[in-house]
Amino acid sequence: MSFKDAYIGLGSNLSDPQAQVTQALQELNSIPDTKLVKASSLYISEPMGPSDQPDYINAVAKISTCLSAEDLLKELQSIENRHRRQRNGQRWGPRTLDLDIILFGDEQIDSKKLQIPHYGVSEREFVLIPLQELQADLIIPGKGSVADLIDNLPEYRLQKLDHNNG
Ligand code: ROI
Repeated sequence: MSFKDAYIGLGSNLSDPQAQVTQALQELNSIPDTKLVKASSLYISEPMGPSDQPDYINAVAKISTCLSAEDLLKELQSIENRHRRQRNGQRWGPRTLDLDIILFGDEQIDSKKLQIPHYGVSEREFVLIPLQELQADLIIPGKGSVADLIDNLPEYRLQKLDHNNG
């Protein structure tokens, strides 16, 4: 069995987002042939997309898995479904739980179902900052180092959730 490191982005802005994300982190650990290696802090972030929705809680998890990217995606979708993820049809609208494969080893995948690295990673502070927290020298295949991508962000406003404000 060959294990690969993968990074999963977690986001929620409905139905107690902090609990959704905290619970989902534990659920990553119960995916077959998969272990949670490390989780970033939780962050509060302003919505990207329509602004008439609540702030998000975001985090990134590093996992180690023997699954293929496609099988991992299926497992993540079944966790999302258990969280009663509802889509209201609004593009970039609010959600109870979103799980995205950000990186899968050093693979670059561009299929109908999967784009890895995740297509939005370079612009998304709520992915880049937690990624940097997990591994400061991380390189994103085809896109560059996380540190450079963060330098290139326009001003960002991401707040770490800690015991004082959470
Ligand atoms: N905005 C933030 N801040 N965090 C998210 O996880 C997130 N997820 C999304 C969209 C709607 C694009 N906006 C987001 O899918």
